[in-house]
Amino acid sequence: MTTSLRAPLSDTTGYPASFAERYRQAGYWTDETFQQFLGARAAEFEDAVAVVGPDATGGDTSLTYRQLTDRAGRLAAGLLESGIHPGDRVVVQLPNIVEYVEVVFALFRLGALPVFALPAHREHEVSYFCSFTDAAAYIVTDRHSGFDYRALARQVVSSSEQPPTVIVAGDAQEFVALDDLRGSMPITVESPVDAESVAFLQLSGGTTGVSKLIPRTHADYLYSVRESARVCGVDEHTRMLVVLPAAHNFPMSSPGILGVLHAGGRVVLAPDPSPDTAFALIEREGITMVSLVPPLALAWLAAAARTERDLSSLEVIQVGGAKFSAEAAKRVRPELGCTVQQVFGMAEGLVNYTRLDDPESILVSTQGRPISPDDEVLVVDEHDVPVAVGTSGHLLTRGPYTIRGYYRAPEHNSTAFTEDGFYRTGDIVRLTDDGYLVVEGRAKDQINRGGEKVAAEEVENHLLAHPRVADVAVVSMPDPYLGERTCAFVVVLGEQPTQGELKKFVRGRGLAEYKVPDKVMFVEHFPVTGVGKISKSELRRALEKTLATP
Ligand code: AMP
Ligand code: DBH
Repeated sequence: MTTSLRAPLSDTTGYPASFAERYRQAGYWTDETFQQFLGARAAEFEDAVAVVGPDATGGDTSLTYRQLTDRAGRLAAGLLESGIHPGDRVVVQLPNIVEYVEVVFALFRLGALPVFALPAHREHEVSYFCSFTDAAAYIVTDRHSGFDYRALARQVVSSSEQPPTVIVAGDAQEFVALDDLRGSMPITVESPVDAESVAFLQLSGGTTGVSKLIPRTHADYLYSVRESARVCGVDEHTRMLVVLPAAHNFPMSSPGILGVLHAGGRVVLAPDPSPDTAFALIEREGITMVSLVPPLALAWLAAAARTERDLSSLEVIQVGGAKFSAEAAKRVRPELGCTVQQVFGMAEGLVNYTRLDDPESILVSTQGRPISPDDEVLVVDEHDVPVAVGTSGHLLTRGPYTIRGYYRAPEHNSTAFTEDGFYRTGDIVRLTDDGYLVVEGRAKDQINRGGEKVAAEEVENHLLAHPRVADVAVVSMPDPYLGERTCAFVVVLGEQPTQGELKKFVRGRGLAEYKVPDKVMFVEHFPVTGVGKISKSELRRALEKTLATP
């Protein structure tokens, strides 16, 4: 076999041997890998439909377990032939099309590691993912939602020292066409991967300058997928509609696409998340389950009142990514006719669910409880001392599917994790007497825009690059629809630019649109705390006052 030009992934996963042994002994970590996953399901579920959805050419495709496995195997052979090797990282940026599922499983089969970008990411983010992971390839679709990903690929290539091979689903122009890569024979796997090695890199919303990459292993992730599927009652009758971006950790694994394929159910990909599109698919496909972020859940509630579509097949609507209010949660059963399941998860690991048979009071007013008996959850004060049950504090966690460190980020890891390996989630929570978590707020410097996470510091750094910005502080402002939006407080240098100019400037730096500040406020100086730091809480209060005055 030819060897890769790219260095292997340098990081270890950081689980101490004693913990790894415990997780194996308990049966959480098994030998199963994502390399074998789909083949094993094809042997079991054969001609059952695995995936239905749009494809890159705009058609509608439906693939059985056998067909999907065959296509992924043939694509893996083609990817190998085109120079992508086991161990290589490949940045995948695809919308909800069937090729997404095919590509991910082809990479797994080959032993290459997907790096999951979101369709909303732009040059700044994608170039960083490619260079930071030394990616051998970058896989996109031609166009989606009015955006040309080939133009983005050109920018990424021209700014890279070691440009990745660009592979395009659909019209490839000068790049490699995905359709030309499928060989006539599936790959023969020569080097099986180790279940406790890194399977892929997932993204975190981030709190500092750049998004952190999250190394997840086959064993830890598959455990969370299996348990999630069990907790959520997923089986071969499940028909899951995927409306959130498929590569996001929630629709991927909680229980998501992987949980449904694990159990032999059917994944239906929605081309867009609008209630009109989704409701038509629910009726046509007999959808039983869907995962949403709070703003979408609210849009669905509003649309359900006037739809003529038959939504009676729906059994569960999962809501997560940001806090879903109890008031909204209460409306789900009467207005959508199904159970609401709150999901509080993170790409770093820990996932909490309300259980389907929980009493209404728990379903609507908590964010669930962990899936594993070995999920260690601590609620602590400023000094890492545990607080009494019922009191709010910082959530720390450690367990069989929570990472021990971000990819190549030693400095950040020394503060993001405790010495004992607990992940500092940055969330303020309280535990109920029954062991459920209620999310009360956030300590991390991040804005949660309806589930899309924006690191204040990242946006601040981009604004600071503007010649007339002397200083800047990005904070959240309350929003009835998204929960929060971003507001940038700016101290100017010389002549004041307009709001629009600053937004355009940030956009022009190749940042995902959801990170462009929603509002810009010009101030003379910032309020400071006792030690002289910018007081973001005071800025938020000032903002609330401004917004309250008409
Ligand atoms: P990330 O680390 O980027 O995967 O984002 C995970 C974060 O999203 C969590 O740490 C929370 O801040 C937030 N989050 C996810 N689900 C919920 C939820 N159900 N309620 C409140 N916050 C949530
Ligand atoms: O917000 C998230 O990252 C998230 C939410 C729900 C997540 O990663 C998950 C479930 O697995």
